[in-house]
Amino acid sequence: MNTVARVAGAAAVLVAVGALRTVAAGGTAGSVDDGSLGPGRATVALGIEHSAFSTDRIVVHRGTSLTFVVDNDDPIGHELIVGPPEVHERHENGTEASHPPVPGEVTVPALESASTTYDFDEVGTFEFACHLPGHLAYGMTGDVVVVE
Ligand SMILES: [Cu+2]
Repeated sequence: MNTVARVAGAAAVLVAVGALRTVAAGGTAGSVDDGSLGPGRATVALGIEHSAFSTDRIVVHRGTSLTFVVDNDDPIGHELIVGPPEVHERHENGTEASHPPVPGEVTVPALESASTTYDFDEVGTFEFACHLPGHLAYGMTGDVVVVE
């Protein structure tokens, strides 16, 4: 491996560690002073590997405009859909193959990254999921818990 490749590899490892920290900050229990994100603009790094999201729980404060940066390490495509139950119902039973720029809906091609931003303005639990055939049943789902 030449020097340039070594440096690039080291940078990739650092980015991965940073992403894990970001996810962990949003992934712990539901009290409001545990590193939950927001309010205001916030970003969460969400990895996908072996058809699994890197976390299944993200905690934000009401009034957070949350950007999901989704990094797909799989050789197959995935998607991220976030929103209230009717959104998930529509996607799980629908035929949309890819997603135009609707807030909270993004297609993530194989080995690529994509992002979408969703405003969490109500307290509650909002599911995120991949609704490609079979993926939700396989476990590609999690919750964004919105606290006051
Ligand atoms: Cu998927």
